[in-house]
Amino acid sequence: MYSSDNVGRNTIAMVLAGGRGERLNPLTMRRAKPSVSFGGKYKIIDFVLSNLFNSGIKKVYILTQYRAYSLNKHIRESWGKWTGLGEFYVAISPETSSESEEWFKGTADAILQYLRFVESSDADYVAVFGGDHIYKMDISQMINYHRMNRADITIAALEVPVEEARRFGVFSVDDDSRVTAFAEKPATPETIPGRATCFASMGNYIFPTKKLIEVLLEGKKQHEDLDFGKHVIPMMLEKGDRVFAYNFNDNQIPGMKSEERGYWKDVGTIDSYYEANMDLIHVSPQLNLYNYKWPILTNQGNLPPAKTVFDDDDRRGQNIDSYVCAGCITSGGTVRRSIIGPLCKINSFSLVEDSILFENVNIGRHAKIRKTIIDKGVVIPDGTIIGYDREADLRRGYTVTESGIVVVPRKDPAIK
Ligand code: ADQ
Ligand code: ADP
Repeated sequence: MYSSDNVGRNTIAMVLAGGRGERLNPLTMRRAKPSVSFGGKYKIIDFVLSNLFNSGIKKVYILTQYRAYSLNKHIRESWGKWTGLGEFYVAISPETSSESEEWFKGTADAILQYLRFVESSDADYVAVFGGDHIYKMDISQMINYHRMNRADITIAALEVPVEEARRFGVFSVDDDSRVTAFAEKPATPETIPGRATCFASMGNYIFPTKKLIEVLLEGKKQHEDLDFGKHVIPMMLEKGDRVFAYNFNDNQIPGMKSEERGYWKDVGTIDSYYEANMDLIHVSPQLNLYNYKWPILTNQGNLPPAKTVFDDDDRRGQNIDSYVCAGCITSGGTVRRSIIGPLCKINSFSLVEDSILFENVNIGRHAKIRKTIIDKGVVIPDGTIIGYDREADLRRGYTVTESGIVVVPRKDPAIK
């Protein structure tokens, strides 16, 4: 077996972190989807970066594009400190690239534009991973599987209900898990024989370095907007390349509980993003952040602990069934089933329930907040009620989903 040390030395990773994440608006109006806050103290990209880091892969290029400021800042401030000698994380962004003014046109095109990093590396394998999913995965197991199969590409896969499959790359496999057919976001997805589920691509791939270079250069001749799902995988299948699926359900991380097996969330919409956050605070969470054998890394700076205080009116500040991050003060207010980001203040007589607060949100006295996501730095005035009256929330310019989740956007200094 290949140990994770060898995997680390022999693999470089390219993380695709340029996605707009339009369906997460207004949270992605000023930041890329991988840079959206998650679980109070993390950003979405911390999950894939932690998976790579914990799997021993420490040479990682992060390909940014859309609204990369927040992401670049986060990578620099948080991930700089996890890097050791000779190992590094680099955020590369066409916004700041002097060599190319051209924006990436597709996921494979993004790698092509930085092919020199791949060509100059002496790694045997390249892991091309998406930057916007919530999951824990030991990637070295996928690389071992890839080696055993002598595959030309291995695609991480999971079973999804057929109704959800239209959002994904869907494929069929033979008895050896070799992919026999692939369709990107098909209107009528092929189900697994005898089941109501389909094999879906997680958008994570392992390639032998030489093969990746070969297929990208070849693909470029045919498609200007070269994309893995739309072009590269179908092209490889047509050529008879060895395309394999790696079943994510087979992945084991140290200290994993059975309910965590196969947990992977796309968080592509406000509703799925909200649910994935709420998944964290259940008594037996499907995603357990308290497993120190597979830490999810980030950085929250040098903040003081979260504090609850009796206020002057003798009201008890309380946090119940919630995540409350460092630097928060719950003073006479009540927080229930919520995720409270760093540096928030929950004032007297206020009630925050089933909600997600980003960093530095201030909840005024007597405010009542329910099923609401509040972006960074928002000040909620005294007495405000959000999440109880859909029409009133819409009138105030908030986003309200079909299922009734409200999003209060960050205040834009351009709009007075
Ligand atoms: P999508 O998620 O729809 O499907 P895409 O929007 O291309 O694919 O995004 C893939 C990843 O690349 C995301 O992490 C995104 O942030 C990033 N990205 C997109 N364009 C980029 C660019 N030009 N530069 C840098 N990063 C970019 C893909 C696969 C499907 C698979 C799903 C799983 O094509 O087959 O099922 O992912 O979510
Ligand atoms: P994040 O909120 O993701 O932690 P930042 O605070 O660094 O990230 O900012 C994200 C984006 O929001 C950047 O593009 C920045 O220019 C923009 N921005 C910063 N301050 C404000 C503000 N007060 N209102 C709206 N946008 C802002």
